[in-house]
Amino acid sequence: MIKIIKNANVYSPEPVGKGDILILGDRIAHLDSNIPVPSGLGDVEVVDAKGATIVPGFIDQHVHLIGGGGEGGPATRTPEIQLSQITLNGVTTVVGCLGTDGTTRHMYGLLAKARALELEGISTFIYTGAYEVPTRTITDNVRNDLILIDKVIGVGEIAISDHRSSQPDVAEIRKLAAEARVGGMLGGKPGLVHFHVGGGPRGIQPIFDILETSELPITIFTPTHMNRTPELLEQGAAFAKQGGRVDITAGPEAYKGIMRLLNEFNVPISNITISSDGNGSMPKFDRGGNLIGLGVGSVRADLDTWRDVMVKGHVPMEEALKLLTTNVAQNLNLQGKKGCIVRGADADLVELTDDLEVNRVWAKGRLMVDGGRAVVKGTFE
Ligand code: FWO
Ligand code: ZN
Repeated sequence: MIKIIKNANVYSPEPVGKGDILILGDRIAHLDSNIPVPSGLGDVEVVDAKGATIVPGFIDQHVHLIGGGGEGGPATRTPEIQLSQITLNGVTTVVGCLGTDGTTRHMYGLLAKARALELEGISTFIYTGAYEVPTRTITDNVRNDLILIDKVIGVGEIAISDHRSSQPDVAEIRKLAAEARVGGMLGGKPGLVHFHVGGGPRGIQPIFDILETSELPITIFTPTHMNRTPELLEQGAAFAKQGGRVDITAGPEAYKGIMRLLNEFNVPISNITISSDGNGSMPKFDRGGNLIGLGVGSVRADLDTWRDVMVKGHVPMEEALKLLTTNVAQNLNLQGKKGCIVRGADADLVELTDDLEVNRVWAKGRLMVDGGRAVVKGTFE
């Protein structure tokens, strides 16, 4: 199928300016100021963007695809995600994970759901594992999951410095990281170690300890929830200064943490990513560890935080976009394929309205959202 999107104001995420995008099948084939509509090549769909801004489809590297939660007992297990909850927010690639509950949520279910969403139209990957160490896997270990299961790109979300973790010591998580590193190599994957960082006083000290007592490169670690506390943010700045990449959990205040990293600690924006924790639980505990509140994460938070960084943080669009496109693509070794509007990349595109809401979304060249409404829905939506 041939599509030409004409008169778009393209951010690749660099500002390309007004132009046309030629899509062949599921790929971006060409970008130019005025692409003529070819004849004799069968039906060509021409879309007029009328000058609207078009940005790369967003990549969310932390979504509880089959739900999570349970910290308040079975009635607090959060729901499985549906396709449109992802696409309506401009996200066209997700990495799925398990969380606290690695018992009633199983890696088999996470893999099946990732396959389902891929069949329904978006691009999906998963972390093997759950909070605990030793962690949950599909085969008998993390290394073999990375080598044998195509969708597995790393291990996560592994909990550290959290009362809900399995209280792993440095030696245990160093071994786990080593498995991910070698499994990633042998499987041709990034072999990421995606740590869930709790509010405990040690924060990401275990990661610094691993770096000091091993040959593991800092680039395989992508600690998340790094905006949870001011202390964690400061550790995150030090981690980024060493070349590490910190993941910020989207939410109403998240942009403030990003702005602190950028302005107070001079962290390069290329070392920061945003993810939503979509469909994961968002429990609140008091000092005694008692559950005093419970919410559910939403992929929508990605968009809200990205807008906050631009509008309230006065960060230019081409910079703020990186937090949810090229920086995440780099983590996933998907540079040039995802998170960018360049020849040969997947045709994952988001057309924005003037007030930065989602108007149209294409995933792998297929129109998924039009006029802010899902035109492609999940099987049971
Ligand atoms: C965060 C996922 C948390 C699940 O700390 O880690 O609980 O298994 O579904 N959520 N435990 C939310 C904060 C960052 C606000 C998870 C959750
Ligand atoms: Zn988490």
